Amino acid sequence: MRSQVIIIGGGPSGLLLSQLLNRAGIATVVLERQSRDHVLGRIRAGVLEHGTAQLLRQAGVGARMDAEGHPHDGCYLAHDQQMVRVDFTESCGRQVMVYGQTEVTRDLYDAQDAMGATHIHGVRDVVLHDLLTDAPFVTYEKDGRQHRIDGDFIAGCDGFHGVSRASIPAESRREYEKIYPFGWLGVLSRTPPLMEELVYANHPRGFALASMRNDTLSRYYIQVPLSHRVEDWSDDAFWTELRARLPDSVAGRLVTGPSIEKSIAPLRSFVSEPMRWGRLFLCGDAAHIVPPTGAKGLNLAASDVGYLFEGLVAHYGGDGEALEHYSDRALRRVWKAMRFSWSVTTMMHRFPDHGPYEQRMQQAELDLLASSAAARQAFAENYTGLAF
Ligand code: RFL
Ligand code: PHB
Repeated sequence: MRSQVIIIGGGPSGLLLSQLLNRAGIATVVLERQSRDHVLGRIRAGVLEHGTAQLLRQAGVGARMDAEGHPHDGCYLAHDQQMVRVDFTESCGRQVMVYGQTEVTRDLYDAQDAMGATHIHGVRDVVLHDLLTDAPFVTYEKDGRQHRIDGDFIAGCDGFHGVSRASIPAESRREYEKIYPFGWLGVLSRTPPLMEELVYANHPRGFALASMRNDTLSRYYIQVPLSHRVEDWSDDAFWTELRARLPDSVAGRLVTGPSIEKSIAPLRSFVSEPMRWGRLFLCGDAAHIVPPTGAKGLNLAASDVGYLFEGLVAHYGGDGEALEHYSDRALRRVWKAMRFSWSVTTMMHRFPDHGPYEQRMQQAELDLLASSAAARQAFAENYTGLAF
């Protein structure tokens, strides 16, 4: 089998790249380890930057997002019983779109089906070959048989635990990592959201986030120590702890109900450089992970895909240099999102090694946001997404 671009991983990065390339007349094949239902069952991101929403429209998958998604003009940062509102529209003229990653993925699968794109699920033992030649290929096993696909390029969209990044020799990679000493316990519930906009709360008991998917579906998170296990948290214990971390002025509005999903995610910052190795290009979580506090993971995956798509279209249009700058362009944006995610994480969480000095720093930063339009503008520009 032969294709122009072989895409490893059928998560949001791989599907969006495949969708954009197919529409531009460039042939792709997507190799995904899991079943489609498994990919669609993962509850993850909820906030789309302005530029991500635009790219989805450009890919022809914006209609349901525009009809059913919720544009948000701002968010709240709560601390010491105060609620600071950052008005995105007033501060930087942009909004974000609240529309779940599950829905984005479903829209992409539907669009890919409609155009007859090739997706192969249930692949095992994917191996990337001859990446430094202009004839790379991929081998894999499916249903007990070995297969081979030849291509011009390979896009590594297989997430943090995939094979693509590991196919770059260790001596040619530089990795940067920061592990945070806590995780987020997340609950999805069929209850109306706390507020119309997201509330990020800094509280002496730990961070809390009140988010949502739509008018009847809420997503909440609380900071927990890494030693905690999901089984140890009953729904009641979760709601009690969440309520305790919200400002009194809004805690009374919290509507609770049975959890539909409950999971703990560790927080980590990670970047692997470069994002290109010969004919292999990494996109999304395969190359970098951010803590979820800035809502940047899915959005960085989208901007990587946007840069790679542009490069591939220019390459096939005859520009031999077009792909040379992919890694540098993508990494410049990745590091800025990394900085924002790290700074919001640091501002909003309780760290075991923080003392009164660090708490004063957090209060000063939150107070700066409350009192300075310039500080709110910088937050809003980063939150709604830097241009790409
Ligand atoms: P994914 O989604 O991990 O998809 C990779 C796909 O590759 C497959 N795969 C393989 N396929 C073939 N062969 C192999 N050897 C393979 N190894 C892996 C996997 O099965 C999978 O289907 O990476 P991708 O596409 O780069 O997308 C990244 C995003 O999923 C991720 O950044 C976001 O979910 C992060 N994230 C958030 N991002 C935001 O922008 N806004 C948010 O509000 C937000 N909230 C979150 C989040 C992530 C969370 N968790 C649990 C990680 C909240 C949470 C709780
Ligand atoms: C979510 O709704 O899952 C969500 C929203 C904002 C974040 C992280 C997660 O910063």
